[in-house]
Amino acid sequence: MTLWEARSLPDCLFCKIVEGTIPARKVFEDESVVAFHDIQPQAPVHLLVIPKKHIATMNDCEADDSALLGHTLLVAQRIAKEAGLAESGYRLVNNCGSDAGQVVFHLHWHILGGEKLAALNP
Ligand code: D5M
Repeated sequence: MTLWEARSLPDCLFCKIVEGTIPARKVFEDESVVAFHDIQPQAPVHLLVIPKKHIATMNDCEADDSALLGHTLLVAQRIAKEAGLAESGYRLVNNCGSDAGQVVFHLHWHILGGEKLAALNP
């Protein structure tokens, strides 16, 4: 059974990337996950990893999504390794909701690396 239940939202930017109606520089795709370059990179390497299933935020994940979430994170690990970040390190970020600065309401993780990132608690 696929981890992606076809529940795309017509007005969701990332659902459109999943469907291919908006272009993206994809670096990975399988039956349930897509990864692509962020259009406004905040680091030398800035990739986004998303489940194909439309889930708006971390708050909207349910127990049934646990396999999909685990798979998405393992894809993030694989992509970070393929981008050459495994040794130097990288940051995996999910912004959940408006106070965190989430602007695209389709669950995604940022992979940031390729330079020494600013400390979260300087
Ligand atoms: O991050 C949403 C991210 O999505 C932000 O870093 C820009 C990126 N973005 C927006 N539109 C596109 C397209 N079309 N391609 C690639 N990346 C895109 P958030 O965590 O919601 O603040």
